Amino acid sequence: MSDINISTLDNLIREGRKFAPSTEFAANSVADASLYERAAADRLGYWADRARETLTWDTDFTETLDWSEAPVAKWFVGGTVNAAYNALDRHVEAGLGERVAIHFEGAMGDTRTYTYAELTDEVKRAANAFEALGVAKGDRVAVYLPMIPEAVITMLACARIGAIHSVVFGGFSAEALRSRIDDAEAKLVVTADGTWRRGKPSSLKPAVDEALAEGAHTVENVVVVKRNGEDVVWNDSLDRWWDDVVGSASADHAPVAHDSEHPLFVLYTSGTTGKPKGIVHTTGGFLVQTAATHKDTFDLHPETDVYWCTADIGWVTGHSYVTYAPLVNGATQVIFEGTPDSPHQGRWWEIVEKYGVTILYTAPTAIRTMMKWGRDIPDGYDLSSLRVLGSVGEPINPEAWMWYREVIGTNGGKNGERKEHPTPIVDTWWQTETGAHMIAPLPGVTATKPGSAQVPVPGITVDVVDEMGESVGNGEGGYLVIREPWPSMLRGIWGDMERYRQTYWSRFENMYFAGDGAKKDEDGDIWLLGRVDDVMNISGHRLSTTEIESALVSHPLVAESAVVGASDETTGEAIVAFVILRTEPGEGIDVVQVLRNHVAKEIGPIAKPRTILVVPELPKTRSGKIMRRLLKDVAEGREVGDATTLADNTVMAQIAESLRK
Ligand code: 6R9
Repeated sequence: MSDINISTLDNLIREGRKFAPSTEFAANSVADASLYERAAADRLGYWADRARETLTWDTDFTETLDWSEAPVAKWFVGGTVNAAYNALDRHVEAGLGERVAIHFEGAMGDTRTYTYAELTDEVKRAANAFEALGVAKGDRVAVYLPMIPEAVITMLACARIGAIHSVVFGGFSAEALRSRIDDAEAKLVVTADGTWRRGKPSSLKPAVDEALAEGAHTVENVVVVKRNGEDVVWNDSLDRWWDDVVGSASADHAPVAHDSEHPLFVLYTSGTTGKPKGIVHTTGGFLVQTAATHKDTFDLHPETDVYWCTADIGWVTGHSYVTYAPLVNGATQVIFEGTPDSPHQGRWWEIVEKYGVTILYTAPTAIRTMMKWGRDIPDGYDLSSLRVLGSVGEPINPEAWMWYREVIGTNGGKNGERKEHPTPIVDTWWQTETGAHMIAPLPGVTATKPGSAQVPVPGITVDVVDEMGESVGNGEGGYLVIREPWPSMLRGIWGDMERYRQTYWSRFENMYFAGDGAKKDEDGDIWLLGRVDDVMNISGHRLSTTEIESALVSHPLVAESAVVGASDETTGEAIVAFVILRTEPGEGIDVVQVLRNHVAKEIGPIAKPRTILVVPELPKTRSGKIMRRLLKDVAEGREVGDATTLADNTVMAQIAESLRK
């Protein structure tokens, strides 16, 4: 376990606090300990029950799980279901049409409210519009949008007609967008003129134009939402305004039921090689597990709760816990387009106060940023409506967990009032690949521990194993695995089933290899310790070292590069790149600036290295493997570890020398 940071592990072992739910919370919570018992007694029966309870099926399924073609699972076999109908129409039919589905808060302060009835109409219009543009069941639709209601509407419209959406995060570059469009062979792109970032217009459409400028592609139409009103270049043969095509479409659209295993979406995520993987999710199982966990983990009471997940739809959290689960559960949610510090650092808390948010789901990196800004900011708002706080995306350190609980979860008003019972914190471990929560406490049941996701959710079998695939004992660390198939598991990698097998199912026999290190404490609770592969986690966003290395070496100045994730107080990890130059840069050229911009262009601004160090050599083993461990020592300012297996043992000294200059 050389990649696991031992000091983190020691710290965690010393963390001994435990917080049981209040009697009042436990008494009113939707989930109780019987869920674990039901699931343990009959795992498949449990999931069959949850499937029938969370969704309205057009045709009931005949078999809960078919694992005969492992590692490709079929869940709820024979069942047919429509995702959009479950997220929308059925609530309207049940008389909940007037309930607010989305409170939208725009970056510049504009707002919109959609009731379930209104959102249903919009999705029907979009479905008609996309069909009129020739999109049919099974076609792929690339979505490159800011966090605006049209993003959710587009995804649900695709689901309604059985088209497969592929959302590309708006912070990714034209190049990254093009490679995803090509890989999925998208027929339609839905985008916007742009959005705002910290009060300034930030464009999206030009990246689509650039992505489609050269070479043959599969895109037939680009639908453009008018959002920030900036001028756009118009290509008559491809571009259509959203308002023209969706605005004029009929709001009558009958949903057709799709097979439970019909693909719902593809979402690209970084792996250990340069090429992102198109993770494929299907309909029935994905909806069942996201909806069930959304209800249990957050103790959702849809009649009264106001839920806010701060994730962008460009990531899986925005898919599972913004677009799908909350709407399938008939919840009221907040969607926010902007950034937490614009126009001021209290913006989030202002939103919580304004809408009376009761459940907040965010990432440790955001919590740590707020910690840095100081508690005076949240203390100035009334956050008493909050009753469950969630965390996702990366390990949450006990300090951030405690701050979340003490400062946010105990706020009882803007005049310093404190709650008697702080709100429970739920740390949720899962991945793009798992589709839904896998390890998380139940807020009304679990006595929570600061920094631990703790227990598998009911019906999920997680384990920590050693190199040989044997379960480790309590108090020991190893690799996180999942022992049994689960409803919302990925069904493969788009166009590359062999890579699916290789990546997840070849490390240990009959177990899913998650790529994370973990430890079981003395109670058997699970603590996540970060990735054990070449995937970095920057502010909760996955990026691969190889992907950034390829971007760097694609620049004419760079001969070779090695990238490591160095621990960073705010972002969890930060990207540090070591580069060997091919030639001396010309007079007045700022290599670091040039290369940072180049990476932003190749992948996106989120992939810009924090630090670029120009070095004469890279440390390699005799078989030519870069020893990232040693570079990580340098990047984190530590004494360099054991370098005896290097092919050339003077390399580290050369690097140290060059950095002194
Ligand atoms: C949902 C999401 C997945 C990777 C995962 C792990 C890290 C996510 C975590 C966590 C510790 C948590 N991760 N949640 N680590 N505690 N609660 O983030 O998906 O973008 O695919 O990232 O994120 O390393 O393997 P994704």
